[in-house]
Amino acid sequence: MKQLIEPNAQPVVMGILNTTPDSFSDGGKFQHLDIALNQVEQMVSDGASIIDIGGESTRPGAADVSEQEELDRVIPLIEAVKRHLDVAISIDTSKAVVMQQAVASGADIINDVRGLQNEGCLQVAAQANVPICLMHMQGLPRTMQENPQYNDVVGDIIDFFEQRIAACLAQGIKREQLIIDPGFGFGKTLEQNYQLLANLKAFKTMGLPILSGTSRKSMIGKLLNNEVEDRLIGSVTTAVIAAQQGANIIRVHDVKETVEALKIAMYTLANK
Ligand code: YH5
Repeated sequence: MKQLIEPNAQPVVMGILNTTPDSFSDGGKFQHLDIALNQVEQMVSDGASIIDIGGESTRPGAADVSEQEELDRVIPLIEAVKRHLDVAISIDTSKAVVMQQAVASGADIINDVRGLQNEGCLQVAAQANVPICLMHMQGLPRTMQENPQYNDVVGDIIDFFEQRIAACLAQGIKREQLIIDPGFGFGKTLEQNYQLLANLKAFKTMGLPILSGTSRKSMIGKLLNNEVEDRLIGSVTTAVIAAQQGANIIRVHDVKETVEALKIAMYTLANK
């Protein structure tokens, strides 16, 4: 299988679709879908190559979402995007059933913040035969920021990927399907997040495409002492730092601004 994203390719932007949770009390399900579709259309015209759709909140401290609730949030959205637009969709989930139904509904990429460690995920991913992003997380969202510890944050995460890659290969998943992501903010201190960002290049030794997701995260807010709505400049800066070290997919909220910054950064690199 040809890799969708080659490790040496120019970076592409993955736009994050905000899936406002439940309660259609406002305008109902159709208005809800309409708002989401407009958002996707805007991200595509701003230069996003992939749209990331997720129904689970994995922010630090977030509570679990049931399987049915996650399905209700993401499946109609995937179907609607597929009907209206020609863009790759990634499904941000850690649940085997959600992965399966999402791919059956047209999702092109599985994006799992738990690296296919939940029951049934390896099997479903092997059957699905799509690219898979394996993200690293230490602990679980509810408690992961309490006391993250590593011997060597880069080395420990490379060890984790080696184990997960071996588990994938044993299940019949091809190495060419895999994408790795150090998981910024998922069980890492501020310093550990920046050690990862500063050394992102080290992950290139694995020969797999790298996804980097720092957009609007606390690692920006803590340094700049600002709230999510003021993290654009910080987010774009981290995107450029990641892309300059060979990150292949940059997961962001602010597509237009990131695409512009990456164009300048990549054109500069090309003229080295
Ligand atoms: C990721 O890094 N992140 S969901 C906290 C924030 C802002 C944003 C306000 N899914 C990743 O986006 N998938 C998420 O602070 C992801 N890599 C991959 N592959 C968390 C998120 C966020 C959390």
